[in-house]
Amino acid sequence: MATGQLFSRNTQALFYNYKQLPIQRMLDFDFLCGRETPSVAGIINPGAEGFQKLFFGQEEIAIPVHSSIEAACSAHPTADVFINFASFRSAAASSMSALKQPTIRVIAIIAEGVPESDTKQLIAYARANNKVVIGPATVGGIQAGAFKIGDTAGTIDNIIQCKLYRPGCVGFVSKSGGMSNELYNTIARVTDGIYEGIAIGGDVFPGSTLSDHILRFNNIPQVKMMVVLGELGGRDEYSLVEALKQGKVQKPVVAWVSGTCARLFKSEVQFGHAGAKSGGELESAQAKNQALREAGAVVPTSYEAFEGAIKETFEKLAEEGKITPVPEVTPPPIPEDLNSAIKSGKVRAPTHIISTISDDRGEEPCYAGVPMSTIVEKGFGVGDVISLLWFKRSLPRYCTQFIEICIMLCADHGPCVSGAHNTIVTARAGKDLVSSLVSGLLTIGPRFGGAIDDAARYFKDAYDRGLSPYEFVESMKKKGIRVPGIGHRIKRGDNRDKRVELLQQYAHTHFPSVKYMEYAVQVETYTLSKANNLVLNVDGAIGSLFLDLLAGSGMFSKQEIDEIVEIGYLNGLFVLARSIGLIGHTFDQKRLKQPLYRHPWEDVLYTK
Ligand code: Q5B
Repeated sequence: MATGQLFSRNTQALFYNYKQLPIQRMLDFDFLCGRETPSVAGIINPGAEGFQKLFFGQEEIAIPVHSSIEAACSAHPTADVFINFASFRSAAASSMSALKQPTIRVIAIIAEGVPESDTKQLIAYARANNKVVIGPATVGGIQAGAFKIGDTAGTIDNIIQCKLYRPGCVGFVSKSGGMSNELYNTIARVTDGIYEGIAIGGDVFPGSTLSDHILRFNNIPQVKMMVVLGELGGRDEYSLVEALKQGKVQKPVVAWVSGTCARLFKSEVQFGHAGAKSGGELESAQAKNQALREAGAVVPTSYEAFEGAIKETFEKLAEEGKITPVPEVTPPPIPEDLNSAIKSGKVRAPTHIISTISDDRGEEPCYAGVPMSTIVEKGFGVGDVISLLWFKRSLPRYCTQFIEICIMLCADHGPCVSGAHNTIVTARAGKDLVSSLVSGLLTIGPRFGGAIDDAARYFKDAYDRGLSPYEFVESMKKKGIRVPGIGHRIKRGDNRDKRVELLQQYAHTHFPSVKYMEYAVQVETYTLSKANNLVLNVDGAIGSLFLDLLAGSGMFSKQEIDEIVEIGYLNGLFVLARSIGLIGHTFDQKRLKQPLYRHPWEDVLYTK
């Protein structure tokens, strides 16, 4: 790299803190410039490792993510620029760590508000070790056609408009990042464009100064003229004045110090930057402009005349034959991101998922169109939420209360049932909550708790076809199918399931009709005549009563009822309810610090 040159087309950076947009913008710039290698070699995301997928042109590339600055530097020894997107709280410490890495040569610190004492230490360390700091409080900088720091120069459209995808002959340095965009535009309009542009940042103590960069530009043969945009406050511009006076700068410098309007205010004015404060006379824009003019810089009489001064200086150099015309190139088009193309209506893309029950895109999530705040304000319960998310409608209170009663009654049935047993064994094997819960849930099926849907299907079919309980049960027997919803391991004709009674009582009081439940009771009367354990169980009670809810509430069409029964919504009630108990059993075992379960030999029949 030539003396003074900070970057080249091969420069690679390490990017501190994962910020998708500025990294993607750097890679898009690379592609625009025809770089062969991406300018971001690695990302440092403290505490995280792996890869981040980003686009390099049309291709997706995986950029390595490192958990520490040291790891990143040793993995990418040729990446010599450190772009620090840390917050103002951690920017100084991370910058100092980076400066201490032998591979790092240039650091850009983006954060605003870094304590001045910390910045001074960074500056001292960088100077002593021959390293360059750009910032803090900077957008960064750019070498046209070669390398760009983060968000410098804004969008791709702006970069193309400012012709930053290929080098011109102007070295530009400013304090302000925002104004540097403005000047990239101006310079592109009236010259052959930027060779390199740096925003040193608006802090009182910038890591590198206006004159540091001007002196550097002076040594870069491709830079033929320099443009400086200073601002009121501080004395940075005077070191440039000194350099000009001492003849250290041989190329033309066009300069303007903004903030001349400060004199219109009666009191001291603080502009946007920490350093842009109208202090004493020497720090005024007028005094600095005058000093620069006297030292030999081309200084216009107003900001409006700045563009004209740049133009004249460039044209003079061209006339003198000091500028080699830059061959125009057409940059390749950057593929537009699908999201922005969709937003602007340029393309349409098929979706891959349809969802009709909830939406989290607005200000607040909605369940079937009902906003969360309404759910809370109106005192909705779990039954109402189930009614919205499963049935996509607000059911009457007696229905949602019935759902809640089902959930409460089925939440648990002791430690001996299949589900709880599995959960207990799993928890005692040291497994986590989800594994313990799921191992219990997996037992729910045709014999245990998962007979509600089949009970509803068979009772509905038999009732709707007008089968007598005798015809129904016997036809099932002929097919070799146990009647779902009938039978229990513990409950008997003379020891009925209290849960079934409670559900029946509720339905008798609140439901307009209980025809399916009454049919189920008739079936039970018949099965009890065969064996004392063939009671209507909790699955059969819920299955038949839910048919009554669907048919009697007037909220569902016949087709919708058929669909609900066909799809099988109702086992969901048992799954949901029993999850409560299974979670409780997991906590219980963990709380009791129960050891690994081993089934006793005495309880196993070993046979051949
Ligand atoms: N037989 C539940 O059987 C059970 C018959 C039948 C015709 C029937 C059985 C069954 C249908 C599925 C069902 C939900 C496996 C149950 C639940 C949640 C729970 C659990 C808890 C909780 C029990 C003896 C004789 C045999 C059989 C005949 C039995 N059921 N005939 N239709 N439905 N029901 N499940 O006691 O001639 O001797 O061969 O599959 O609705 O899971 O608390 O524990 O909250 O956790 O083992 O309440 O009924 O009877 O198999 O020895 O059979 O009766 O054909 O006749 P058992 P088995 P045969 S609620």
